[in-house]
This record gives sequence, structure tokens and C-alpha cells, in this order.
Amino acid sequence: MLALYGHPFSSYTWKALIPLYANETPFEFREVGSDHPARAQFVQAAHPAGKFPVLADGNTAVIEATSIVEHLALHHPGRAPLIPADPAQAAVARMLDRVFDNYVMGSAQLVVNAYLADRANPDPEEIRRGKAGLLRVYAWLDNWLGANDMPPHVSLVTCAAAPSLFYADWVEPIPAESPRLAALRAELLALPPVARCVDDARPYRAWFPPGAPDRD
Ligand SMILES: N[C@@H](CCC(=O)N[C@@H](CS)C(=O)NCC(=O)O)C(=O)O
Repeated sequence: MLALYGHPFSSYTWKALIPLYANETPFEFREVGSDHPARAQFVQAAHPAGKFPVLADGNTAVIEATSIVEHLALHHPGRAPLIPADPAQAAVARMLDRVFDNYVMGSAQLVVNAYLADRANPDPEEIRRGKAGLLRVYAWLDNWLGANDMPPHVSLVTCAAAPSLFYADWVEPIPAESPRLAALRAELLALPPVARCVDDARPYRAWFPPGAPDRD
């Protein structure tokens, strides 16, 4: 039996939940929090920075959400083409995965971290850097979508793009100049495994450090 350690409001937990839901892979969800010190200890021991998600597959602990998707594709395949079968398309999928993690989630995280550090007086320079990074990657992605096709859902790209675009748009809305990216976000949120993550996270929206908008 698989067990996933994470939290329903965590973007990287969604990234591991989406492939599990898409393939209806049996697993136990182990929510990490102060109510469950043993689970927190497991995560601390499994990950070099104590971060989740962590997938327990028998005695093997798989860390880093991208690697969890790769592990599921190899060891628990289903109907969702998590990693494209064509090696060239797989390389493109892995490239986009890096873009969504490093530049979409990474930029949104700068703003979130500024509020976590000081909710009343977040560092304006960190907020400026995060928002500028988002606008730059939004334009890059919109151009990419104009010239290329997304790998079919549900792929590694779906898993990376859905949570990162969901939360990034709360930090800095995707502008009208990036209509293909806005359409991709809407398409992703309509996918059943993604909609399930969005719904399960609703009770925690008040936690969102810059404040969650009244939509989605
Ligand atoms: N590079 C990691 C990032 C994971 C990550 O940032 N997890 C956050 C939750 S979304 C976390 O564990 N935060 C709690 C902490 O850092 O203590 C991955 O891809 O899995």
C-alpha cells in the first residue's frame, strides 16, 4: 500500500495527489500537522529539508514531487500518460516541469514568504521581485503555448502546472496579454483530479498569507 504524507493546502502535495487521483491508485493520505507528530517526524527524517510531499512505497520513501510523479509512472502506471512515451516529448515535459516549479511556484513563493516573515509589513522588494518574476514567466509560457502543444493530460506538466498556476494567479493575476495561459489555468482547474484538490483545500483558504481572493 502506498501512503502520501502531505497537506491538502500544499501546492506540492497537490502535485503528487493529481497523478494518484487521475489513475485511481489506491493510497492512504497521511496529513502532516501538529496533530500527528509521528508523521512530521517521518517527513523530517525522509527529506533533507523536512519538506513534503513524501511518498512511502513499502520501505521506500520517495521525496520531491517531480520524482514522486516519475516513481508513480514507473511503478504504478495507469491510464494517465504521466510521462510521455516518446523520449523527445518526455524531455519537453520535464523542461516545462522545471519552468512551473522554479519560475511560477518559485516567484509566487517569494511573495508568500514575505508575508509569512512579517504579515503586517511584508518586504516590498521581495514582493516586487516575486511579482516581476511571475509576469515574466507568464509571458514566456503564453508564447510557448502559442508555438507548441501541451502534452496530453494528465502528465507531469499537468501535475506541475495546475497547483502553481492556481496559487500564482492569486498572487499576481494572469494578465489579459496572456490569454492562452489564462485558458490553460481554467482547463486545468476543470480536470476532475485537480478540482478534487481545489475542493479539499477550501477549508484552509484563510491561511493563504497574502489573502485568498473570493473566486475559484
Ligand atoms: N522541492 C520540493 C518542495 C516541497 C515544498 O516546498 N513543500 C512545502 C509545502 S508546499 C513544505 O514542505 N513546507 C513545509 C516546510 O518547509 O517545513 C518538492 O518538489 O517536493
